[in-house]
Amino acid sequence: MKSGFVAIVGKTNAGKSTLINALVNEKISIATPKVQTTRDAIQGIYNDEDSQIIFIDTPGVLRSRRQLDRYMNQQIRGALEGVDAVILLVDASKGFNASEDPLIKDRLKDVEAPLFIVFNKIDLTNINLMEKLKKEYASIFPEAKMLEISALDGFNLDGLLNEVKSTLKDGVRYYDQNVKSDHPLSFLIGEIIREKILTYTHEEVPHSSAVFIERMKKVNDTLKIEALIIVERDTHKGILIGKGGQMIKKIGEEARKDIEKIVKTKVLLTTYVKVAKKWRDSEQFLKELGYKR
Ligand SMILES: Nc1nc2c(ncn2[C@@H]2O[C@H](COP(=O)(O)OP(=O)(O)OP(=O)(O)O)[C@@H](O)[C@H]2O)c(=O)[nH]1
Ligand SMILES: [Mg+2]
Repeated sequence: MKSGFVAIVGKTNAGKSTLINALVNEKISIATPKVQTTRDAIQGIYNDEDSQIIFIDTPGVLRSRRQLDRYMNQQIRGALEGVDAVILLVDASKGFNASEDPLIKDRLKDVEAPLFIVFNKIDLTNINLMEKLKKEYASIFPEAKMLEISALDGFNLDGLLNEVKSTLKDGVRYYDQNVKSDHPLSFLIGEIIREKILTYTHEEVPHSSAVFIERMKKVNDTLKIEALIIVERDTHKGILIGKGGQMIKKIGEEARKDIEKIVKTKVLLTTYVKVAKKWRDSEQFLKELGYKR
């Protein structure tokens, strides 16, 4: 029995959350085309007959400005502590200057666990770019194992799993076989609502939004959910609600459909939108929202 913890780190939009969902074979972390989608370290648990691998999805690395950014950077640092292997996920469709990457400069150099440089989105790249990227990474991390995948197409995920498994030591199952994530259902539900906000709104609105599940109750065959959405400005609230409430209705409907698929029961979702000025800069508020350490 092999088991261990594997952190997935990389720039925002590299496809980390898409990858963890594909590996675990269930949606446990939201993925969108927008940058800075993930805010928390989220464990996704892979099981087969003779192994258990706990993958840790992390926020895309960023330079710290706000308190929320600091929280996200702490989540990355925490995820790298004591892991058995690290996957640095690289968007292989993009040229990229390694010397500007804070993850490479400050974070990965102290990690002793085996490192995998995994080039994702190879469905979008070309041979020249791949060769260049590989050379660049090989010169920085000569010990690292390099692999090419497409998280979206599912290409070479078995190859990645086998490579990761071969570095793990004998161990125990940390989680029951039927558990897929370390986060509760209410967290995932809040994230799905945030995913719809990220999908349908633009510019600062998605990033100024946070979702708080205030109540969840099963009444007969219906799961009743009350969600509070916090934004930073009155103008953001206006955009989120939209003309005649059209936008919030769309977000609620799309979220409800996804949540129903997960909980396999009817869902009644009620949303409220409130303004909390500069919540991303407020330590107190971040704690209340669950962004705390
Ligand atoms: N073409 C292609 N797109 C991909 C692939 N993997 C992920 N994507 C897309 O890339 C975008 C970003 O994916 P995410 O999984 O949210 O990226 P992330 O690294 O988790 O981003 P953050 O949470 O912001 O750090 C989404 O639109 C995905 O559908 C891939 O292999 N091929
Ligand atoms: Mg993510």
